Amino acid sequence: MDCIFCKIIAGEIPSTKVYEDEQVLAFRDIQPAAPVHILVIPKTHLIGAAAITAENSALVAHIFEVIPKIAAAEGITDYRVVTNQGAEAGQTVHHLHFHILPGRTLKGMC
Ligand code: DGP
Repeated sequence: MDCIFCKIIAGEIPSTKVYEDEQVLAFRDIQPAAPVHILVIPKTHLIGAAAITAENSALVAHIFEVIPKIAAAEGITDYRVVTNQGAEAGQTVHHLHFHILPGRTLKGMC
């Protein structure tokens, strides 16, 4: 599959990993919009938030359990979690991902 994030999961594209388990991978964004900018992705390919269903939402719940652990490990307590659904909303990689971003001022994020 021609998906950048699937290639990162497979180790075909290098990334700076900050967390990994059997369901989830988190790594630093290559174009950080803040001093800490982490992407959290499911290892299962879902195109975005629009693909979340009752059948796979436990995976999304797991991601939201993992996010506070990643934030704590990064030493941040105040942050936002952003997902862009669709090109018109700024989604450039069509594999579900959640941005972890501390701070108020975000270039082009929201
Ligand atoms: P979005 O615009 O919400 O689809 O965010 C996609 C993010 O993915 C964007 O902030 C840049 C990041 N990104 C794209 N390609 C790569 C890559 O190869 N490595 C890493 N670490 N991040 C990437």
